[in-house]
Amino acid sequence: MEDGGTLVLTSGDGGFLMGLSDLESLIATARSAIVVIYNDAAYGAEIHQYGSQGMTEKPMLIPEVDFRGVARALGAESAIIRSLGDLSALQDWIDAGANGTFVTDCRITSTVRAPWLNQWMNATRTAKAAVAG
Ligand SMILES: Cc1ncc(C[n+]2csc(CCOP(=O)(O)OP(=O)(O)O)c2C)c(N)n1
Ligand SMILES: [Mg+2]
Repeated sequence: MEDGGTLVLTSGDGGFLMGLSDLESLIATARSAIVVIYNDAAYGAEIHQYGSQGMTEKPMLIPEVDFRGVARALGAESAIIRSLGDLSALQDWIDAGANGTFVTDCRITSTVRAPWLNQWMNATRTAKAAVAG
């Protein structure tokens, strides 16, 4: 960023894979950037919305991608985050000046559904029922 700040980008693993080439552009251009990847090894939204209705989940699953490996290969610094303690690598990078791009490959659960998604799914169901009469 021009103003000396640090750019922060967050993404799911599936969405990040769809735009993977942009990581190379970010690394090439960003003075200071942190990428947070929520890696649940799935197109999780699809599982919660459609898998929960009985659709087969197989096409909604993604292998657990090693984004740390990908990021390092493209020239970024990176760490796999499984617990809060693993964030020390990011803290060290920030303390050293936050120069370049740091990718956090955050391994998260695929089974916990966000409350807002429950609310949205319930509202959608109610609206569809009202339209159907
Ligand atoms: C180009 C494109 N393809 C498909 C979709 C449908 N879609 C919406 S959310 C989602 C899952 C995204 O997975 P991920 O980025 O891993 O996020 P998660 O839901 O797992 O947190 C998909 C496939 C979309 N929004 N855009
Ligand atoms: Mg995902």
